[in-house]
Amino acid sequence: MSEWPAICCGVCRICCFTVYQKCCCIKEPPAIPVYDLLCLGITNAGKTTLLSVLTSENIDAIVPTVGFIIKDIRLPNAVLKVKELGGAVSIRQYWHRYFNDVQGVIFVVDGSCTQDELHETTDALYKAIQNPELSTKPWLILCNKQDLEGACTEERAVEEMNLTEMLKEKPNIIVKSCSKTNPDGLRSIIERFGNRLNEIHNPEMRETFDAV
Ligand SMILES: Nc1nc2c(ncn2[C@@H]2O[C@H](COP(=O)(O)OP(=O)(O)OP(=O)(O)O)[C@@H](O)[C@H]2O)c(=O)[nH]1
Ligand SMILES: [Mg+2]
Repeated sequence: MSEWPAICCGVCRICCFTVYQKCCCIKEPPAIPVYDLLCLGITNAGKTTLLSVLTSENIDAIVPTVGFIIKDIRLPNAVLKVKELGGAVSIRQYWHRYFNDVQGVIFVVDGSCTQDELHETTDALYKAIQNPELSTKPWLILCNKQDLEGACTEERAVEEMNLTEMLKEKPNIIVKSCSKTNPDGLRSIIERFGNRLNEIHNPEMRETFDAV
């Protein structure tokens, strides 16, 4: 019986320490920010395919997008809610209706396209990037299909699409090469874009995540 006071005292001390830990030391993890993005590019560029790779979906039976589709890409420190707009000519004329309230744009270029298609791509890119709703937003331009022989590299895409000056003036535009056959490379590009979105839209996020 004589050990009861010691046991009670020990239990009390554990309870007090647990309450102290909960109140003072352990912070709730920060809420992960959600960004609304657009995914643009002419038909056959590979938009749905790349988004499906990023969401680990099957890419064997993808059909051209009619209207739009939305996919959520979960990253360690952000969720990207990506709205892909179909790239057919008949759909492109309505793209501008979706330009408001987005926080960034992923533009996909078919690295294996013909010269005519590259002109068409350049035209579609300029129309979107010069729109006041999108011109100041962060852009990620993906030069896709690098697995195909003779595919246009990101350097050549920059040159042929006359992007050199624009890239100097606008640090919010990033150009990267990718392919559906390199999911890890694609994911790391998207994660860096997620970090960029945090730096621009939620600068406090970086510190908070570092601290956790
Ligand atoms: N070799 C190769 N083929 C790809 C790659 N990415 C996409 N494709 C192929 O390109 C074709 C078109 O892909 P989609 O994802 O439907 O293209 P999209 O840009 O969504 O086209 P729309 O929805 O019509 O605007 C499909 O046959 C894909 O398999 C890639 O990295 N390498
Ligand atoms: Mg599509």
